Amino acid sequence: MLENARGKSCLAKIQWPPAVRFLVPAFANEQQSQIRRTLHPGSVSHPSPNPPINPSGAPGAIIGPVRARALALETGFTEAGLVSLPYPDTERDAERFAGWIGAGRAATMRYLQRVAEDGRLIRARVQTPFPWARSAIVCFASYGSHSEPLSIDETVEHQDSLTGLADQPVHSTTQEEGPSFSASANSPHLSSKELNPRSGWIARYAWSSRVDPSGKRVASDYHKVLLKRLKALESRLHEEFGTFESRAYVDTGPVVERSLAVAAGLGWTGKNTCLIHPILGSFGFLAVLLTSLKSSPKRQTPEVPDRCGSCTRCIQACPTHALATPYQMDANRCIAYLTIEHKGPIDESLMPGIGRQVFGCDICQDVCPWNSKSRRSGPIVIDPDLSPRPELINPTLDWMASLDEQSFERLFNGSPVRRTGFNGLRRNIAIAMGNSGDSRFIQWLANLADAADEGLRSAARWALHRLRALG
Ligand code: B12
Ligand code: SF4
Ligand code: SF4
Repeated sequence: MLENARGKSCLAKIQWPPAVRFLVPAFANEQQSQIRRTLHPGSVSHPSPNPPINPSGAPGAIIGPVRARALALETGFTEAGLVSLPYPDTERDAERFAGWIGAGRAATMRYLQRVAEDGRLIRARVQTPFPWARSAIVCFASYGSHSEPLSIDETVEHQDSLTGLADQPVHSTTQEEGPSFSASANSPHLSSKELNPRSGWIARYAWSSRVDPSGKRVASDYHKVLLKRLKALESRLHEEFGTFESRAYVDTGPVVERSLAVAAGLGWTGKNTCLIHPILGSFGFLAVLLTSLKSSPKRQTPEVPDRCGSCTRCIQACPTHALATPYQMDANRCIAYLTIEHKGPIDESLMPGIGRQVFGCDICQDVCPWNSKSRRSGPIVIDPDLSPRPELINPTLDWMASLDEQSFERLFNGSPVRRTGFNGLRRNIAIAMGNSGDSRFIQWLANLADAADEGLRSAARWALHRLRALG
C-alpha cells in the first residue's frame, strides 16, 4: 500500500511490473511551458481567474493516498504518492529554495527566480501561484535500466571496435546518407565493453524513443509522454470526484517537484540533490498533479528518511565540483546546466571537467550505490514510450561531429536533445574532443575555429589549443 511504500518489505505489496511502464528530463523553461499550454490548454501556470463551480470536488470528497496511487499506476506511472497542501515542511523548503536562489546557484535560469507581487519567490511555496491547491499527486516514472553502460565506465581503447571508424575522416553527413532513425551502421555507438576516449555521453534521460502507429521508431520526450499520463489521471479523478480545480506539470510548472516528492513519501533528497526512491533509485522523472481536492494530513504517506549516511561518492565524483555543499548544487558549475541550459561560451576553467559529456550528465547518479542496488535487484521495466535508442548510447564523437544541421533536426526532432540546439551540441562535442587527447579531431576543430557562433568558436579554439599542445 502507498502508506507503506518504502523499503523491501513493501516491495512485495507493489505489483511489478506495474500496470504500465516507465521513463526520463529536459528542462523547465518558458518555451516548453508555452508549447505545453498550446497542446494542453488545461495545464496553465496560473490559476484560473474564474473560480471553479465546485472547487473541491463532490461534497465531502476526500482523496486518500491509496486511491491516488492506484489510479496513478493505472495510467502508467511506476510509483506515486499523495501530499496534503500545505505540507508540514513547507516553510523549511521555501527557505531552502530562497537560499539557493539567493546564493546565485540558479545561474542564468531566470524562470526559477521570478517573484510574485508580494515580493516572494513564486516557486518557493505551491500556495503562492496556486492558492486553491489542497493536495498534490506526485508521480515517479523510472527510466533506469539493468543493462546499459554507465557514464562512469572506464574508457579503454579497443582497436577492434574502432575499425572502420577511427580511420574515417570526420565528414559532413547529408540527409541522403545520414543516419536513419533506427539504429544503423551510420550511427555507430559503442557498447559498455567498447567504451573508449572517443565516445561521448548523452544523459540517459534523453535516450528515449517509442514506436509510432505506423511502426516507425521515433524520438520521444518525457515531458509529453508523462503529461499525457497526468491528463489521463486527471480525467479518472474527475470521474470519481466530480468537478475540481487541477493543474498537471512535468518539469515546467512553478513548483519544486523534488520537495513535493519528498513530502509525498516517494524518497529522500540525496547529497547529489536528486530524489532517491529506496527501491527504484534516482533514475526517475517526476510529474505533479495539483488538485483542489482535500486529503487528510493524518493519512499522509510517511516521509522516507535520508539514507545517504556517511557516503560522499557523488560529491567526490562530480568533476566540476558542483556539489561542494552537500544537498546544494551550484548550477553554474553543473555539466547538465552547462551542456543543456547554458547558451554561449562556457568558462574555460570548467571545460576539462566536462570530459566527454555532450548532453547532460549522469555521473553523480551513476556512482550512487542506491542506483547500483536498484540495477542489481530493482524491478525495472522498460517503458515502451521511453525506450532507449541504441544510437544515442555512448555515441562516437566522430559520428556526432558528422551530423549537419538537417541531420541534427531529423535525429533529434521530438527528443530532449534538441533543446541544446545544433551549435550547442557542436560546442559540447568540441569540448569533448579537446578532452579526448585525440589529434585526429584537429581538422574538424580547425574548421570551426572561426565559427560565427561564439560558444562554438571559443570551445573549438580551446580544444584545438589543447590537442595541439599535446603534440
Ligand atoms: C532547474 C533544474 C535543473 C538545474 C538545476 C538542478 C538543481 N539541483 O536544482 C540543472 C539544469 C542543473 C538540472 C540538472 C538535472 N536535472 Co533537473 N530540474 C530542474 C527543475 C526544472 C527545477 C529544480 C529546482 O527547482 N531547483 C532548485 C533547488 C533548490 O531545488 P531541488 O534541488 O529540486 O530541491 C531539493 C534540494 O534543493 C533540497 N535541498 C536544498 N537545500 C537543502 C539542504 C538540506 C540539508 C537538504 C537535506 C536538502 C536541501 O531540497 C529540495 C527537495 O528535496 C526540476 C523540475 C521542477 N520543476 O522541479 C528538474 C528536475 C529536478 N531535474 C531532473 C533531472 C532528471 C535532472 C538531471 C538528472 C538531468 C541530467 N541527467 O542531466 C540533472 C541532475 C543534476 C542533479 N544532480 O540534480 C528531475 C529530477 C528527478 C529526480 N529523481 O531527482 C526533475 C525533477 C525534472 C523531472 N520532472 O523529472 N536540473
Ligand atoms: S550532474 Fe554532473 S556536474 Fe552536475 S552535479 Fe552531478 S556530477 Fe556534478
Ligand atoms: S552517492 Fe552517496 S551521498 Fe550521493 S546521493 Fe548517493 S548515497 Fe547519497
